[in-house]
Amino acid sequence: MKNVLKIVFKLTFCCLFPLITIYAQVAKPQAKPNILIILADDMGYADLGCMGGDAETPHLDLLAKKGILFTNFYNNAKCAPSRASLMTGQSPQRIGADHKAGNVNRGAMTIAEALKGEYTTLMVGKWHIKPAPLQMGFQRYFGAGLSAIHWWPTDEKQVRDIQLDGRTYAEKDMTVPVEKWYMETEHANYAMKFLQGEVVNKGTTKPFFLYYASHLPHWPLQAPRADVERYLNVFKSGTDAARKRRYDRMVALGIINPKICSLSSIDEKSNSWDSFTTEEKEYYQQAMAVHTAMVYRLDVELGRLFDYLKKNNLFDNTAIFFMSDNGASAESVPATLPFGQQMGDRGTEKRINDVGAAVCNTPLRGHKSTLYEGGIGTPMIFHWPKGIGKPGIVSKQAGSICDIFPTVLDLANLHYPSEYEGRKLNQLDGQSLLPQLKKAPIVERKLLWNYEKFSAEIQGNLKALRLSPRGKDASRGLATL
Ligand SMILES: [Ca+2]
Repeated sequence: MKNVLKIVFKLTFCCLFPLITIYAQVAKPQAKPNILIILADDMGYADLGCMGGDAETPHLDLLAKKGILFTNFYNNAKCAPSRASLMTGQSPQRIGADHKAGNVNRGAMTIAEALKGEYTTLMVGKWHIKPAPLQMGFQRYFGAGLSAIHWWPTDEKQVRDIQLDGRTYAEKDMTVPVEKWYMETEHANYAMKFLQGEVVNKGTTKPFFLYYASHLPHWPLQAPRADVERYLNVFKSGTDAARKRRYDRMVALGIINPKICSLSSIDEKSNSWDSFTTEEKEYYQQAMAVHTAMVYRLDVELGRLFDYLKKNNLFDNTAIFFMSDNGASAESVPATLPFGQQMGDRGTEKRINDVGAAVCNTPLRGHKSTLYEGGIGTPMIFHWPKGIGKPGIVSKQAGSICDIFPTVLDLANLHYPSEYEGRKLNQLDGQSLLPQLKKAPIVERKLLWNYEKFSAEIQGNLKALRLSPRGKDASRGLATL
């Protein structure tokens, strides 16, 4: 077909039709559940322990084990479009949100605005849409709106991007000294500070909504040395071996069926492990160790938050959603070791490149910024002790990041209004997943995307992908179909 490559292929990693039926029993909770949405940034499909990854993620694994692990869940391939849809339940195109930081107040309301009044609304982390969180329904906010920050920034512009309740965050606001300061630790500390101040100390019966938008494991690769050292030996055998290892684990965990899902070949532009120089091998060994340490650190900090919720009797009636905003990133820098520094330290700016992204997204093709499965596929964990009677389900139900908003409305027993504060609201593009958390069978979905030169559609067990010859070339490092 002239100028258009249109490919229809069977989804190889798992079938969207009902391989199993969900029989999660949903008990009637006594009160509206608290809502906790956790968003990872650039996390690969196979990065979590419960998805076959190398990072130790016991807290998130336990959520999956005691909740529902959706393995056919989709985001919008990049930070801002995913966050816009997560917050509004609409496609980025419908509300005019672009891939940089589009406005979400055109014909839309955020989850925080929908819950405000009935819920205490709190946020920590990366916002990456406009207007600011405090203008879009949140009562408290800590975080960097745009930049991915881990160690205390060496760039003054990034320092100014860190906000606390509408003003610039300063050294006096730090919960740990600057030399030990790490953003994810501060995210967790501020999440707990907000909960302590707005919920626990007030003794309120009002439920809370906390949006926890991590920067991990987005580049630059920066993590505490002790965390990195846990994983340096893991990647000694190389990235090809790591992909095979993760694939085998996913088969053993029942996440993929080897009869319908083979390990896709690595991008032609990427080299096999054997073809790398000694320095490149050392680079990727270290880069993957830091990336894995960042996934581990995310789990550690979330574990502290979960412990806090348990200690304050808030955990069992908290509905938790966990997912990533896009697949692992192939945005590249030269594979050279940082001169005079150790990879992962403050000020270093390294990335896993397309070689590491192929490991993180095992067994899927593609990566962040593409509409291949590796760009838009994410595990989605739903956990709600008071609401789910039968834990440990791996669901093949297809779902979209647009579904979170209507699902939250259902959980809070709220209706979507036709207008809000003078804004006439568009229809929602997502649909509530609540029936699938109960006894409802898997339903066939039609999901649509458009991102830069890509368009994609999923219907049932078919996917169509179109690559437009126009527009910005976002296909660097792509696997070919
Ligand atoms: Ca991202």
